[in-house]
Amino acid sequence: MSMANQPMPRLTLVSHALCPYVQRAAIVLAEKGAQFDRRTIDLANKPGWFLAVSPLGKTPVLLVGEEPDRTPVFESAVICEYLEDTIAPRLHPLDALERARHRSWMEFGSAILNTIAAFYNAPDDQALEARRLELAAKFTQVEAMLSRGPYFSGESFSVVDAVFGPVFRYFDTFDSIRDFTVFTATPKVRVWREALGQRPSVRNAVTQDYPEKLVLFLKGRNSALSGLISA
Ligand SMILES: N[C@@H](CCC(=O)N[C@@H](CS)C(=O)NCC(=O)O)C(=O)O
Repeated sequence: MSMANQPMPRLTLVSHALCPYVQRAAIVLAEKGAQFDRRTIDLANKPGWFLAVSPLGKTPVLLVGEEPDRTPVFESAVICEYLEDTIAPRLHPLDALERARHRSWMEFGSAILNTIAAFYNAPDDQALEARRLELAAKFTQVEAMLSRGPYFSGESFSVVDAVFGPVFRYFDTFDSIRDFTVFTATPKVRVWREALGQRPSVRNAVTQDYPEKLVLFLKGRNSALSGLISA
């Protein structure tokens, strides 16, 4: 339901099958019980209509309203804020400082996504190991932020959880390639990962063939990790 008790405009999430930033928007929409359509594009072959609504040429874009009054909202964090502003229930904390802390850790989640990309693109074993250690170090920083769980701030699911669901999803596939022991020293993160892996909004943010699609994508990187998959 909209915050102002008005009917929600039509929402279309322009998506890419593997994009973790799309997933965070899809999770927030699902947590709010919002109706939305999904339009999936191929980022390797961006259609003209997509470039017209995506100034940075990136997914996600949330199209709000109907043509000709449709407004494209781009950047996942901005999309999440728009959804927070317009659709109940609120997922961010009410306290301003606590909300700022959540937004800070959302940024940290994006930094982890960059390290994940560096990990799966690492050209050789040495670089792969350096990135693995960097990931483990980043999750040690996250560990220090977690309290009683199971979610980032306890019992209630918040937008930070929507950011980390897609982060942890990568490790389901990485684990099937080799035990990279990224979470050995972070028991609270392990509990959080488990809880997010069971959350319906997180599970349903991707299609069933996501794992196969991710493996195909990783194989195609021509990286050290691609070599481990083929071996
Ligand atoms: N800061 C952006 C990042 C989005 C992003 O990097 N999307 C990737 C796919 S996961 C993309 O569209 N890449 C295509 C490109 O850069 O050409 C956000 O939070 O929405």
